[in-house]
Amino acid sequence: MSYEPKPEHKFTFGLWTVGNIGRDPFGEPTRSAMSPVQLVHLLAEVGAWGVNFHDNDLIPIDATASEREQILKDFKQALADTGLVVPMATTNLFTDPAFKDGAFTSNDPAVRAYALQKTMRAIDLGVSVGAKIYVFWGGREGTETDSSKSPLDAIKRYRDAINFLCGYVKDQGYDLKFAMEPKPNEPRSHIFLPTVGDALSFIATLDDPDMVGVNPEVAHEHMAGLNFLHGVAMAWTSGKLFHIDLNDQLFGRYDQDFRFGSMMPKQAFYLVRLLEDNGYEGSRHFDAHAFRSSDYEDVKAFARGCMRTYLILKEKAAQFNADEEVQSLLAEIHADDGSFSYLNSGYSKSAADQLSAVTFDRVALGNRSLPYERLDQLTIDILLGVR
Ligand code: DIG
Ligand code: MN
Ligand code: MN
Repeated sequence: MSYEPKPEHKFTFGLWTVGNIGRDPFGEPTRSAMSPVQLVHLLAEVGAWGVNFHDNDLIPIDATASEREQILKDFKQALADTGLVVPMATTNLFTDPAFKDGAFTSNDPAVRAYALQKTMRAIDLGVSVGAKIYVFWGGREGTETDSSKSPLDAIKRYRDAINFLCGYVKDQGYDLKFAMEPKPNEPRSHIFLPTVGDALSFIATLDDPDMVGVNPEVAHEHMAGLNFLHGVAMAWTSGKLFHIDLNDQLFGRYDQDFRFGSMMPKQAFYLVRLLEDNGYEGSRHFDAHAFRSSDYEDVKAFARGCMRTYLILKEKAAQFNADEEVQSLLAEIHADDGSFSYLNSGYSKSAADQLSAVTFDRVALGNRSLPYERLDQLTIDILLGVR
């Protein structure tokens, strides 16, 4: 099998990912900045299908109207020249000092209003180049001291903002859905909507919940010590997996945004298997960046590696599904003689009466053989390429 990316794989990167210049809290940039046009061509060179952006990745926050017009013209030309598409857009509501205490959840009503206006304009920009998904990562929506604001007020402000922006999208007639991106902390000490579960419960309280889904990120659930596969499954079964941020991350660290599959390939394998086995149709978006030590040739190797690893794991998932011993063990583990099929259609009086009459051999239930070590070793054999 070729591990070369193709458009049908729907691999995308943000301008801010391959455009990351290596600045970190303890060091100055190690790479010179590339323009959006240069980054589009770099992504085309490595084989990406699409490119995403925050408003200010493309249009500097202090750009004049004529600068904005030229930048947008050049960007659209680069898209035309390369064939790259723009599936997703988002707003930078975290870099400018105006948002130092949050954007939608800020204690200052003028900041909250500015954040709404900035987002409306950024939505217009994203839609103008074809975005169909709009991500909300509230990097500054949080606290260091909970003396500063009530979480009840903050969450209500967040809800009011998303409700307002859903109204704007409907009034504009845009074909656009929102995706909330959870993260537990960093840059704020505590960020609101910290996990997929919080985002899903928040969405359920909105005026237009059907317009809003989630954009889970590997690194962010791992930062909270959570199983990303299970978070994605929760979003999927809720019909809310509108987008996904792929990268990798060691548990209990700062947000590392490493190359996809580079730290926990086994967990990445399960994720790819879930997405591919269940027909996920969205972008495979790599919200990741190269090591600070990389030059741009290594940045390209980083981007190629994200896509290559995804395709290798996609092949491993097919191999796992086709492996006779694996399938035999799974059939044994999931055996069902239909004795309790009367429970499959939910509660009924007759089902409850029938169940009440059953005598269970509890000891036998506890003695059942479960060959999970054998199954897990087969998984390892497949992943290590010895099977
Ligand atoms: C960080 O994980 C966030 C920002 O980069 C952006 O707002 C979002 C888009 O995927 N991810
Ligand atoms: Mn991240
Ligand atoms: Mn992200």
